[in-house]
Amino acid sequence: MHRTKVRIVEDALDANNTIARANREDFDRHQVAVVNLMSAPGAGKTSLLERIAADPPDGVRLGVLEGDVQGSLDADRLATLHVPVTQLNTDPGFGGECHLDANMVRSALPALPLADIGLLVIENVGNLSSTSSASCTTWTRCIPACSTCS
Ligand SMILES: Nc1nc2c(ncn2[C@@H]2O[C@H](COP(=O)(O)OP(=O)(O)OP(=O)(O)O)[C@@H](O)[C@H]2O)c(=O)[nH]1
Ligand SMILES: [Mg+2]
Repeated sequence: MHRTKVRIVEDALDANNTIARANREDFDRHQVAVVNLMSAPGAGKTSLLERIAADPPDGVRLGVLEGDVQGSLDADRLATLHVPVTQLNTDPGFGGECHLDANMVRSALPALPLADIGLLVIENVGNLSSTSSASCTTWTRCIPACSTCS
């Protein structure tokens, strides 16, 4: 049997990681902690954020970057709780991707009031397989258990 060894010399997500590091530097400069909240659709990401926003821990200035393919239903839910929330849709401009990558997050940075935020939660698009493989490498990840599936 013929065998060929292929050496992987470059990370396929290298470009994304470079942008992710730039994002991280911007968040660090503003002293913003960032959590990448990801799960299957309907697992309770927005519900969890609603609970935190309604009764935030002392001193926590919550902000949300809300990822969806289309629409702003989740962002609208959180806006009623007076949380600074920025909508990021992947349909226009990003080909309807089912996860957020570093470049998409970078595009939303100008709209984020980072000076007013201490904890930024990025609600990733509801899709666990793609969100977990993609590239949000410099963020803390949080995967809520899917209570609705059990
Ligand atoms: N039983 C039960 N239902 C829940 C819980 N958390 C959320 N739900 C319900 O599950 C549904 C989806 O919740 P969301 O918070 O919108 O879920 P999501 O993960 O933000 O969904 P996408 O943004 O569409 O991916 C809603 O009808 C919630 O009321 C929970 O802990 N227990
Ligand atoms: Mg949601």
